Amino acid sequence: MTDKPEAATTETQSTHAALGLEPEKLVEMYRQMVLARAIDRRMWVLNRQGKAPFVISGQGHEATQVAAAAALRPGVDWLVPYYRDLAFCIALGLTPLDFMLSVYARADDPSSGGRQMPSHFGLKRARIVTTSSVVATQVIHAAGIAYAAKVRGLDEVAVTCLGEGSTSEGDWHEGLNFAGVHKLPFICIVEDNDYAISVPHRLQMGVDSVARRADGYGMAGDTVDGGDVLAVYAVMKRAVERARAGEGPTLVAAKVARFTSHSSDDDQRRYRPQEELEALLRRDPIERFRNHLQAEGLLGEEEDERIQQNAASEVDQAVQQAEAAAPPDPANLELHVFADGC
Ligand SMILES: Cc1ncc(C[n+]2csc(CCOP(=O)(O)OP(=O)(O)O)c2C)c(N)n1
Ligand SMILES: [Mg+2]
Repeated sequence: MTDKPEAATTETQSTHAALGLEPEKLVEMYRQMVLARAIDRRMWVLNRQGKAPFVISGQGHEATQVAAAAALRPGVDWLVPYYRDLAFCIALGLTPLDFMLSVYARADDPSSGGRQMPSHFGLKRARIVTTSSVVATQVIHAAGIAYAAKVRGLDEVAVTCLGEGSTSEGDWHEGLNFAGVHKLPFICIVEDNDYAISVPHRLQMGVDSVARRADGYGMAGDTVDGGDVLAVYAVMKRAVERARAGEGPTLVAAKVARFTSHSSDDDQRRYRPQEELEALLRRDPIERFRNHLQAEGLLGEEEDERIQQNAASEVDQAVQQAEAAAPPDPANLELHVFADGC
């Protein structure tokens, strides 16, 4: 590439080099973040246009998600995600069209054939397991998948994600306890964005980081700046190595920022102070990673521009195709709802 800025210092190069991340991989991770953000922003526009009745966002969580995905083997390891994991799923192989088919509730939506709400991700080919809207139930499913991998002697890791508020659910405790007892190849990432809808972290738990509870489950625990791609990757790399070596599970608390309201059904200006909302603007993980890559001489202005433009046109195309796609057949309405559904 001819448009790259000055080469990086030895010290910064050694950071990603020490982690085993090639420069091309870093730029690819940046591309995934940009694409996820472009898709996410568009779904809010579709919501305001009356085309998507409900949307829920991953804006502000992207660094944690693409870094975690980079530590996994797509199609081998398992992800049991939650509704903010768009960038995670993109990094594992979900396409903009796959996602837009779910936003429009079309028949070919790979998550559920248009039956689930958008952002209830599921993608068989990428081993992304579809989940319920009932928060924390996915933790038990992930523990079960990890248990099956252990019993069968398979070299597979199960990762699950949820918000910090959802750790108040009994399912979370049961899943983590089971994973700790059986030393499972299991990783739980808590994407701590300080809020559970309108309830702040300080009213949810008496500890600054939920990872402090790891010891009580007999597992490793890490708290990480979830806006720092390399820091999250380092933590996840260790957690995956631990899981593959049969050394048991890890609980990761990633401190992230929630840029949008909880969903399209609330307005965070009603419960978050203005200064706090303004401070969020300084915590954009994409801007931060872009600055980092540019400072290291790994991303030039032209390449960045290309990445942004490609993301925009991929999203345009996906929206057009999804809008034109067929809706589910009403005759299949009861499929997966009742045991004898057609
Ligand atoms: C068992 C259960 N209780 C309540 C809800 C309603 N609900 C959906 S998301 C949410 C907040 C979750 O907050 P958090 O776990 O911090 O995740 P975040 O949305 O902040 O990423 C609640 C209360 C639910 N879906 N399931
Ligand atoms: Mg939260």
